[in-house]
Amino acid sequence: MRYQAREVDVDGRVRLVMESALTARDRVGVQDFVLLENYNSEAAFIENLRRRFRENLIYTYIGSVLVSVNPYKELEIYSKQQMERYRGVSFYEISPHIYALSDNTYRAMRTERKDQCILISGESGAGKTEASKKILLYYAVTCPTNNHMAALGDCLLQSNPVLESFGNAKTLRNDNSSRFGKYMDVQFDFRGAPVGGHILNYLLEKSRVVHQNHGERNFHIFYQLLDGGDDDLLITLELERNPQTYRYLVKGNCPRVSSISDKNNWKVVMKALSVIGFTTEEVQKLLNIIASVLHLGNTQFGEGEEGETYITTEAQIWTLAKLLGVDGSALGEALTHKKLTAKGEEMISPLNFEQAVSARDALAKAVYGRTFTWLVEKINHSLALKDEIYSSKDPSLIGLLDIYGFEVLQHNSFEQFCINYCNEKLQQLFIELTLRSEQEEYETEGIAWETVQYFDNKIICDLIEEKHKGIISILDEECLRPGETCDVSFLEKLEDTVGSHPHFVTHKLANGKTRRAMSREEFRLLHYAGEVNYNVNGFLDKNNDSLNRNLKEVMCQSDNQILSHCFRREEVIDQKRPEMAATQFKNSLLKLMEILMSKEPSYVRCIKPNEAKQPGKFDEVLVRHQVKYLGLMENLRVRRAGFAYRRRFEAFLQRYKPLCPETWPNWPGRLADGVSTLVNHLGYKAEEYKLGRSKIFIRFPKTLFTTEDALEAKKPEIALTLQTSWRGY
Ligand code: AOV
Ligand code: MG
Repeated sequence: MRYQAREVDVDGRVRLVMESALTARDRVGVQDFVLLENYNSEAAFIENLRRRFRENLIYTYIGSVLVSVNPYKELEIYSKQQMERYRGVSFYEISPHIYALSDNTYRAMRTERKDQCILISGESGAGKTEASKKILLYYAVTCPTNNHMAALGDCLLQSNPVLESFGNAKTLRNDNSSRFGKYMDVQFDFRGAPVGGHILNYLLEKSRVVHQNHGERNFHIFYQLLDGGDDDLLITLELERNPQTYRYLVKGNCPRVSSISDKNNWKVVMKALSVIGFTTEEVQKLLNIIASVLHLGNTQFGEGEEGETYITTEAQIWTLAKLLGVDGSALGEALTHKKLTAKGEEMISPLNFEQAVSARDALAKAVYGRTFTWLVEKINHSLALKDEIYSSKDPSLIGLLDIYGFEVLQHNSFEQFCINYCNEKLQQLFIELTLRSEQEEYETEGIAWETVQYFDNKIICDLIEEKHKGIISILDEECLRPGETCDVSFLEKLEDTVGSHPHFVTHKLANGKTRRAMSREEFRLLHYAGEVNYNVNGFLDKNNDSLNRNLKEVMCQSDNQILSHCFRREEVIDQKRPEMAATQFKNSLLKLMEILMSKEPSYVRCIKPNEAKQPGKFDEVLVRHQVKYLGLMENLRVRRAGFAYRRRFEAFLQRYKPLCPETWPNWPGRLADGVSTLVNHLGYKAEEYKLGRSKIFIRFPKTLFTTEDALEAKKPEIALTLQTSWRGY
């Protein structure tokens, strides 16, 4: 059948027309939503996305925000030639691209000398990580290089495969899903060459090490090692090639993923480690740890006649101890007993079967999680500004944020709670910086303005993070409360404290009003991006994230330097309770928000076109949902009603005064009058600009381009005048 295009009329009504009736221009839609005739119509918005998607035009602007739809296929738009096309070219002059955004951000950093950040958001599988890699590649290829640090670009790029190997995994939503959050600063010297980098990592989903949902995998590195490692290596690590041998790898029943070659990726990762500067010895120690986690998973327990627990896989313990670099009998003892201090005296008490299993899993998670943190530290070390010349001067920065996207699974737990909270915070930042501050600025500048309504998700952030009253505080309290606490008592406490909150529901509170059935172990949050039911099972344990003291004692004696670095003696001696996992996460996010607020932000909003990870498929319902919760329509309305460009009077006059004889070389009167004289001379029409109290607002970028061109043309003349006037002195 011939494709029938949809046309949306000014009232937002959709009708079908034959494709042949569309002009070439209609077929590709508009490249900036601001140009849509009926910008209030969601149908028109989505139709524009659909048309562009069909033509493989996955990028569209809303003013300076880049909207990107995941094509799920390789497009020929990321070549070096393409990069050259976008270099130094104004944002609106050529078709929208992630390179245009990268270039624009880079130039803003250079010319305005202000640190920048690029915030990439969207749900799981929408294309955030791919976007962040493209941005980094753009800088590595197009920026000037610093002779002292020629290899830095390589290091920056190679950090990606390493972190993905250890921090990404196949999930139902995404074959290469980021299971940690990442914020990366790229530092540039005064010539604009990248000279350093720094990564902050956020809460790795450690529970994946010991358990995976059906159809999902553990972290890539395990499969890469088993598939790619050569025979000798596997023999040294005492590993079998078949992933199904390992209990930590069989839970999801999905050892292979068709879109992924573990064997090739293994080579890529090994090469990347060496480029970043890992020594052969460090790599070997790292692999010992990865192998030890697999062996740990195969450590089994039995129950004796008197209820005592013993290890049934005796031989395994020795392999494990060898790989971890610790004493075998101490390890065996620590896996089956715990050490308590009561009234100043130490006591050893045996663990029951369940306790032993959970101590083993806790050890696996701690070993893996801490090794991941070590890996990030090690990468940071090699990305750090080395040359004293540069560290003494403040470098300019571009920060890149790529986190785990919003996710709703069949069974949502503590991890999804943290991930979705993180997305909630990011959305809040977007609202603060684009919707609220924009409108507030018009108000303070006294510009006539029709307020655009939008949903402010601050109310949900507060529900989660507020001191004493928020869900995280209540969770901490339950973890610390002496006596019998359990996940269900946490749920009851939640009902008592936040039960009346409009974004919180439980089985008891729902009173049959909710659409989806809820179990008695769940609470539901009405997130900005949709409803999610969280099962409280395991919340307390995961928040506690504790490791028995005697296991810590064994680990800090390891002769594997990575492990002895990760497990410190002080931790065993220090009795102070460290912060709980959720609070730690919350605090690290609050710090991140501060970092981001201090920079000039650019946004990439990623959209996932279908759940099947297929090219060419545009699921309208799914897309509409994302357009809605990302606030794209409100974003467009604010943008349309608003002004693309604004400058303080001084700055505007200073830059463009040579273009008008009355303002050149100096305007003696009030700044506002000077600006007014200048724009009159330039022939700005009344609808093109407005003067506020301290700033000029310009509606269309085009107006400014014309003015910039005029300035460019005038440059030789100005230079001459300047010379003459200097001579005159
Ligand atoms: P995410 O980072 O947003 O999800 P990814 O960036 O990992 O999503 O993208 C998921 C997959 O979509 C990739 O592995 C590619 O196959 C494909 N893809 C995304 N962007 C492009 C593109 N521009 N061109 C071609 N293919 C693309 V998550 O980390 O799960 O929140 O947690
Ligand atoms: Mg990702």
